[in-house]
Amino acid sequence: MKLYMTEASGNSYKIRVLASILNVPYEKVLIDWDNKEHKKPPFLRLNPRGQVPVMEIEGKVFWDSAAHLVYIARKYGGEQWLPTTPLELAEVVQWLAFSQSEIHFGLQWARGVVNKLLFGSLQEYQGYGRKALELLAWRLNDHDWLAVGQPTIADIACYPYVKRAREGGFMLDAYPPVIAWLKRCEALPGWLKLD
Ligand SMILES: N[C@@H](CCC(=O)N[C@@H](CS)C(=O)NCC(=O)O)C(=O)O
Repeated sequence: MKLYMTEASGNSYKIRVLASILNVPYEKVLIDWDNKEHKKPPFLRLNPRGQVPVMEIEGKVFWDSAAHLVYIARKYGGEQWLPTTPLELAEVVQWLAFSQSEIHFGLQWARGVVNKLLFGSLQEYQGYGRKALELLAWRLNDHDWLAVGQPTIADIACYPYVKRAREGGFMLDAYPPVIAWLKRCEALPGWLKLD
C-alpha cells in the first residue's frame, strides 16, 4: 500500500493513525505541497480533486480518507474498527459522513481560512463548525465513543479537525464531553500525536 500525503494533512493523519494502531505497513509518498504538486497533472491523474490523501492499494487508486479507513479497517481490523452487522455498519458510516460534512466544511475549512490555506466565508464555516461541536457534545455527553460503544474508524475520522478546532477560532473548552473524548482517543494503544 502506498499513501500519498503531507505531514500536515489532517485527512492523511487519519490513515496514519489507523495503520499505526493496527500495525499495518505502508509506503509514504510525500507530496510537495508548497510547489502545488497536488494540483499538477501527474497527481490529478491519481485524484482529480487535487487533494491528499490518495492510496494505491492492490494496483487500484483510491482518494478520500473515508475509503482508505474502510479498506484498512475491514482488511486488518476484524470486527473492532468497522463492524459488519448491518446496524453497526450503518452507525459507523453515519459518523464517517458527519466527518465529511459539518466537520469538513465547518471545522476544517474555518481553520483553512484562518491559516490562509483557502478562501471563503469564515463566518459561514464557523457556523457549520459550531454545529459540528454541538452535535458531538450532545452525542458524547452520554457515550464514550461515537458509534457502537467502542472505538471505531468513526472516532478516527472525526478526531483531527476537532483536535485542531481552536485554530479555526472555536472555543473548544465550551464542550467538555468533546475534550474528554479527544483524551480517550489519545489514550488508545498505537495512537499518534497530531502535530
Ligand atoms: N474528503 C477528503 C478531503 C481531503 C482534503 O481536504 N485534503 C486536503 C488536505 S488535508 C487537501 O488536499 N486540500 C487541498 C485542496 O482541497 O485543494 C478526504 O477525506 O480525504
